[in-house]
Amino acid sequence: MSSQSATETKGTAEKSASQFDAIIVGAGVGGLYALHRLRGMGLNVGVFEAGADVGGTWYWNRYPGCRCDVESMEYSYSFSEDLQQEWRWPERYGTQPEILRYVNHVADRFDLRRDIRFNTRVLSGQFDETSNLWTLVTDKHGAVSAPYCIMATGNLSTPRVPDFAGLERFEGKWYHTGLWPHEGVDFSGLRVGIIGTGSSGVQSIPIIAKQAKHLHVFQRTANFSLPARNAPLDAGVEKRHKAEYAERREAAYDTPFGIAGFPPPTNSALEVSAEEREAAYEAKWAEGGSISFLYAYNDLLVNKAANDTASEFVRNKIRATVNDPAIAELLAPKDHPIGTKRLILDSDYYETYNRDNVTLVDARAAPIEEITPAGIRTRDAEYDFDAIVFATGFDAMTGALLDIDLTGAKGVKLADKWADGPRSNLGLMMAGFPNMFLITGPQSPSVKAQMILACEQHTDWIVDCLTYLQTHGLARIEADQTAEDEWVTHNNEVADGTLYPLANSWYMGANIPGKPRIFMPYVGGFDRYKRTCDEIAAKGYEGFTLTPTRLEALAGD
Ligand code: N01
Repeated sequence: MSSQSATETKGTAEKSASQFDAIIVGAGVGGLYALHRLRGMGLNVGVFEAGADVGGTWYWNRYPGCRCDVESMEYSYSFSEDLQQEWRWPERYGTQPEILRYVNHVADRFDLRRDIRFNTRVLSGQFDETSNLWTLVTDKHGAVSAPYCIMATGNLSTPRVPDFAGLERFEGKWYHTGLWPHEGVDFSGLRVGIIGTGSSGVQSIPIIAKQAKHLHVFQRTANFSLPARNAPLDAGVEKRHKAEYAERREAAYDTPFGIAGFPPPTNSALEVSAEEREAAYEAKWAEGGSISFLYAYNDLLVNKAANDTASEFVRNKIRATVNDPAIAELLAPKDHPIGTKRLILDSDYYETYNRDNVTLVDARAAPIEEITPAGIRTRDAEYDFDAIVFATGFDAMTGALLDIDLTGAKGVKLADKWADGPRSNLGLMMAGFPNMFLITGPQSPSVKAQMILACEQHTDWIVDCLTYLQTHGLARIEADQTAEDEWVTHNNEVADGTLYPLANSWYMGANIPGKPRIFMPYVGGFDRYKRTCDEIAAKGYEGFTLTPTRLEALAGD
């Protein structure tokens, strides 16, 4: 391909350790599949991974209670029928250790590790228009280059500790859920403070509460959470699912979330009686799972009045679960419609506030002002802790890419291009950044779909695209500015037709002070998105400029 064709490089015994046909950044679920597929094209691929092993999000997030909120029979690769038939998930929802074990199994089974350089962070990347090469500078392996660069850097991979004054003076130990020590943490007998009540906080709070002498939970915004109803995986469910695995995966591509088995609702929440609605929500509550709940009616994410009925149902469940009415009211979210922030699945979260050793602190009424040597000081009080847990989230969707100093064609910096929010065509490529592909980039369904299927869909599109370039004697592809602008506009219009922008969520960049407020994932549906991607490819990559060489591209400028 380009300067070195795939066929030339195939079978080459010794290659320079710094020159590849394609570079992949990240060895999480996206990067691993991309490696498998690109290798299958005969390419010499180099993967660079900051962690010491594979797994990405599942490598880093080892906090107690960490578990996927997509069911295990769904949250797995679909590309190998043998793999999906042989793997056995013990529970309805996979725990972090189980999922990491699975990812390691995949890495071994497909012999992926030999092309991955671990403990290596990519610091910068620059595209050279004359050689048509991306050169990435790493902290451990120097500069490496390739004509094609695939950024599998993850959507929730840049943990963020808020800029609290005094953290460096804290005399106890502190942890971020997304950077959890591998050896684990024993909170037995300790006074613990946890900041944050998103998915990471809600999953870890019940477990830490069981260990700690006392746990103070600092909640700034109450979040909606539903019972996961986790349980050992039913043998009958597994057998039925495996018998239909291939068909189910195929069907998943025709669903808005990339998960089959949830028939789209046809009724509005407002066209049925209050009793019927209550019974429907009750059944969903008993069943467990977020898609199922939000699929109770067809307008829960687009009509505020409809959503209010579901939001109030869950608030009433919280009121019925938590003994102290004042605490229940504080835990009952009122500032955003249910589902507009990631809907959390928990095991005994609200029940935990009935424990004597758990105190909820309203960090909205009295914000945290500083970390002291002894603990946390809010506007109203001081708390002493042996340990502080930051469940404070991530610089989502853009953080990992912006952490790399990327310079595209004509010297354009990604930081400048994205100064007012991310811009991409299909979340796959960016104008000004030729031959750089994103796996589940902003403005693709990514976090609003089953992530592994989303990674597979992106990778398959990229592999088809590289094959097309190869067979047509082309070396360079770049998103057109107009097509990108149109896609960003479409992305925003689709989001504006929903209730999502009403929440101060990380989807909106609202969790990071100063981050541009733009709705980042594509919520027009995974099915519609995939059809669009396929149509664009079928039209010879409409909205992208494909050129044989840089010189020809310049001649056409
Ligand atoms: O992070 P978050 P997360 N003072 O951003 C609070 C995925 N995930 O790691 O809402 C006080 O949701 C912040 O408060 P507020 C999943 O997609 C999946 O929990 O900004 N509080 C919020 O409560 C999820 O959505 C799984 O007011 C401060 C919390 O910290 C995503 O990752 C499990 C603060 C951050 O919540 C992120 O979840 C875990 C401050 N200065 C994660 N700054 C599953 O699959 C922040 N906060 C189940």
